[in-house]
Amino acid sequence: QSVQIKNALISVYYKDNLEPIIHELNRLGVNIYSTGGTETFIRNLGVDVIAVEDLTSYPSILGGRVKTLHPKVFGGILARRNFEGDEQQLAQYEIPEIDLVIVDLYPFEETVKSNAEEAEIIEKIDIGGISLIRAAAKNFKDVVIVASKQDYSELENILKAQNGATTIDQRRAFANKAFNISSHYDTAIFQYFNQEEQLPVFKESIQTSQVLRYGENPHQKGVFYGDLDAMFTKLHGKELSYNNLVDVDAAVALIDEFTEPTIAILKHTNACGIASRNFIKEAWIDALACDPVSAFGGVIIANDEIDAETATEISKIFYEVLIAPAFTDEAVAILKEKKNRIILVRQQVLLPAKQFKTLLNGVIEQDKDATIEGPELMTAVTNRKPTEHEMKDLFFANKVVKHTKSNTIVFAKNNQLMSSGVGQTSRVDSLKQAVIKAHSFGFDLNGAVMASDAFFPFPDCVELAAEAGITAVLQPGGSINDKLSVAMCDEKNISMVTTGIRHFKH
Ligand code: 93A
Repeated sequence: QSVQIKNALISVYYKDNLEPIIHELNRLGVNIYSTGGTETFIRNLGVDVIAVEDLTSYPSILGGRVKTLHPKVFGGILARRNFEGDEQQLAQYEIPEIDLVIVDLYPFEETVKSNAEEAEIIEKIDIGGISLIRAAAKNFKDVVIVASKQDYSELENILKAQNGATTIDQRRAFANKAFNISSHYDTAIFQYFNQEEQLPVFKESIQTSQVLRYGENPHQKGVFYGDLDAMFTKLHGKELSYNNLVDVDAAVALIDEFTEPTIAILKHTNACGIASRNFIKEAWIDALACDPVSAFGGVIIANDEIDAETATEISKIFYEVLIAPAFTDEAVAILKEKKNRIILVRQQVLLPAKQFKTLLNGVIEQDKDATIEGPELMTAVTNRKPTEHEMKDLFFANKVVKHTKSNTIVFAKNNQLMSSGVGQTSRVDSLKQAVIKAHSFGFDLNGAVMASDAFFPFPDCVELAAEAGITAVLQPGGSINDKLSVAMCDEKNISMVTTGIRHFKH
């Protein structure tokens, strides 16, 4: 089922990388149909191109909102080849078969990120382009769809190698990528609207509620407004308490930072153990090793399936809640042997992007802290630069610091939390607490890294850290005394990176 490309429709927002493919299509004698800006671009390359308006005998209207949305375009894409009724109708309405569609959608996400006005964002919701993608992908039996500039060169190579023809497998693979792009695009739009309208969403969740045994303490009443059954499937144990819910919320937010197999143990919303490993059982062993004392009665969360071996290990300690995306049947049987433990299977639910809290005589709302800095935002500011290994550990430590109560200092090594100092009223106290804790559990801090949720007001923190064996430090930077901390790092020959992003959690 090799299909020779005779007619192509090209409508791209960004025109970069397009040139080679245009020349190749031209060489193959393919007729190119195109929309306004793309048409001009192709014409300027000295290649013949037919305006979509000439195909449809209809102008682009409503400021471009309707330019390809026409049966002469979609008929040519959706028609089934060698399919009696379809071929007849194409002939009847003089519709050319379009065998290749290339689209680069309006940059919706990019426009949202640039903090544009709402009207501009709405205008960047591509309607015609997304329809072209979906139509061409639906008809992959006969049509090639390229919906990303990343794939132009792949198409070019295929066309060159196969002299303008494509195979069914190739067309199906392109359709697969195209639906990934269209679903991602629509999700981004949904998320934008969902963010804009948090309060109504919040009101909706109030429709479902659950009376809790009590609030933070037994003399306080408590209610949860929302649908817990949508979030978790309970396999075992009693109802979640108010404090469990608070910890579970923190656990979910923390674990979502990690992609490799990871387990975290939380107490009072802070991680008292977390490790990322190749296998979930190893992650558990190393998460527990961090602070086996605090782990007692904690909330445990994993981002990978819990198997029997891991379940056996976890069952050795007392915990309140265990959450994972899946459990093997054997694991469930092992875990259920212990009473009074809540076991939850996490379902994939889109969580609100905003947070609310009552305060004084009102409510405060804020965006959730959704940012996590990648290596590209980390600037080494000291003479000694962090090694690749230290960079990985800094990245890990920063994820933990983001979800730990301020003021906080986190020590990590080999993708494992060594210790943290949490919720202290001075940063240096957090640091001292972290050093004492690490030593009390037998950790050697030599070569470990340190992350701080906010800048260092004085050089004392890095001085003490260096003396404890820390070799790399991460902090947002921005203190008027940054220079002093950097100078101290240089004096101690340790490295420091700044991120520019603070992660207070009060
Ligand atoms: O406003 S639209 O949703 N209406 C349409 O009918 C339509 N057809 C293609 N946007 C439409 N497009 C988009 O125009 C494409 O997805 C592409 O991003 C852009 C290319 O326009 P031009 O060729 O004029 O630069």
